[in-house]
Amino acid sequence: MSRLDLVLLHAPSVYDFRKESILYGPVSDLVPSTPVFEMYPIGFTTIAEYLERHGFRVRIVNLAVRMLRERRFDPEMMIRSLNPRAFGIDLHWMPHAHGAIEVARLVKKHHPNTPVFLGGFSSTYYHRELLAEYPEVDFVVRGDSTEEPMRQLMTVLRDGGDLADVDNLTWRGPDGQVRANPIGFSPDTLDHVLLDYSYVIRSVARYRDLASAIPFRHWLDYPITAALTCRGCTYGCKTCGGSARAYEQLHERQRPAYRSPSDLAQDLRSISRFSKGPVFVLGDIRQPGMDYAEAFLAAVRGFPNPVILELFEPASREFMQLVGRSLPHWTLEVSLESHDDEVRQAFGRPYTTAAMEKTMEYALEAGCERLDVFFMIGLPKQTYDSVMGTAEYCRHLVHDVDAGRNGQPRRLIPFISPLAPFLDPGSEVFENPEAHGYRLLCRTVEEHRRALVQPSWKYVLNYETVWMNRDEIVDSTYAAGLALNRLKMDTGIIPRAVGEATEKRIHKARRLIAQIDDIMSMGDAGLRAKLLRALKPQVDSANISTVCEKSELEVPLGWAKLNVPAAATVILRDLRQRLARSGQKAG
Ligand code: B12
Ligand code: SF4
Repeated sequence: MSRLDLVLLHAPSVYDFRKESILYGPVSDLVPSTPVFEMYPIGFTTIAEYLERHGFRVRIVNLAVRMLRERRFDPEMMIRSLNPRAFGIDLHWMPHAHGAIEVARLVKKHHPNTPVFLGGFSSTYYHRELLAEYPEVDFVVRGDSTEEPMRQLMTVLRDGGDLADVDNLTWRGPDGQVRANPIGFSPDTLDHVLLDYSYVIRSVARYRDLASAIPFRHWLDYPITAALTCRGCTYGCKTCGGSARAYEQLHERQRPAYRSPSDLAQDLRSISRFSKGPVFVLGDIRQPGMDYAEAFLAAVRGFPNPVILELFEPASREFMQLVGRSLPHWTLEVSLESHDDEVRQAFGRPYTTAAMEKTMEYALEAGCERLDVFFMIGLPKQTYDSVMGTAEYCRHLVHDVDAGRNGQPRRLIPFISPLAPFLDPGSEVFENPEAHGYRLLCRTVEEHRRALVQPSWKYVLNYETVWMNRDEIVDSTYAAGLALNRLKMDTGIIPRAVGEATEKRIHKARRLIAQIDDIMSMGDAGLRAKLLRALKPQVDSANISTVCEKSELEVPLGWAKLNVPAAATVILRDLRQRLARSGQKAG
């Protein structure tokens, strides 16, 4: 096999998570990942596919998922055994500030002459600091679209050329000074990428390594995939590092780049060839306009897999009916954030509770199979009592808005979780915390890296607000979690046994938070470390799915979730193409 050009590594949030005793809390309860944040960015697959299309050989290695799934897996050995022309590591989400840097260090330890690049949202925000402070990082490839800059960089590394000509690149000049090339590549559309995961399937066969390509721990049991409508956002939620303003400042993007509706529908159909799992269509399909939404729904009409759609603002009855006519199986996700209009508006979402309630009624009437409603803790103007008011409001949602129509099982499911672990760099609140009633506790990469290894999520949080300090954010999270869990048990949304197990976990987590606080108040650092280590088994058992079971987020699936014969066809096609290519070379 010819030499690999690039290995893309995904690190766990905290590199030593298997050794450290950290009560992560409900930081990842509402995403498919565990608190290790083992999911790699969807961009790994588009970068890999784009580079392969241009003649480079690329492999994805999800170190985080392997460390989670295999107790004996040694990431350092794995890194040592790889010998590509370059390594890429995502520092996309800030919670990877510890793991990504540690993995970069290990790569440099074993491959001192091999270039290491970082990329993703957080790397883009901190590009100068990363190059100035961390010698293990050679390059940052900035922006929300790095496929083409990566091709340019890989070409310079392979064939020679001037690094100053590579779009979006931050690098160290021969004088050691940090140089940031302009963001020359920021396309207006998503026509240049392929978003159908066929690269992943091919690579599994090529490297005979399914374990390293899996996006998150239980993906084989629940093969959810994502389809991307856009890069960018037109909204301005105050704490979001992916808002219109953040995109402009970080990526110099003036407006979102949209996937064409027909390509988006094709992405879904390609996914359904190998997976019967749900497809999450990321981004409100009405964001580019109603014409786009209508064209997409027409192109995807009758799609057999469950489809998850999200709404960023209320919708009309006609729109929900149109969705109902187009998709046989669909789930809707809406973010109400708070029951209180004043809190939601301070957060930057301008709609009212009443308008969103109407939308929910339309969605249920139009036949959505599930309606997930999300609330958040840690918002501007939100007090402890306001959080408990939200939990109370969920009773009304479940009992009145979704009254279990005509004897059907309940479909509306409320969720609540804290804004954690971090406020996003680049968000309005991060940039100007005091003006929004926030106190920021970490600003630099190094401060975040250190925060991540604190013993409980209370100490990891990088903010508090004038309305709630960190203790109140933690207390209200557990209290609201208990209230919602009870509501779900009492109304049959979750089985009693599941609810009772969650309740036990919440009580346990609360006790552990108090124990950790006691230990942290001790003066003797050695004793503190010893006592924290002794807590590890209990901490580990309280770490997964704190305020709700992860399975509560899952759309029920039958047993045949992956279409193995179809995946095999993709693999065989790839094999044939490679054999043909090597035949041509030999000839
Ligand atoms: C879709 C999405 C998700 C999906 C992720 C799907 C996936 N696997 O990528 C889900 C819902 C699972 C998710 C989860 C989380 N998310 Co999110 N998410 C988004 C969202 C809405 C869109 C992202 C997007 O458009 N991606 C597409 C493009 C831009 O990225 P990409 O294709 O993956 O990667 C390209 C570039 O970023 C770059 N790149 C990325 N990695 C690398 C690596 C290298 C080496 C290089 C060179 C380049 C590179 O090149 C890629 C190709 O061009 C944004 C908000 C927004 N409007 O942007 C938030 C956002 C990215 N998420 C965010 C956060 C905080 C999270 C969570 C940590 C939340 C939590 N506490 O649970 C988790 C982390 C999950 C994990 N890793 O396990 C923040 C990040 C802020 C920050 N700097 O830390 C954002 C900005 C806003 C927000 N608060 O939600 N998220
Ligand atoms: S949270 Fe708001 S600003 Fe951020 S991606 Fe979602 S809609 Fe856009």
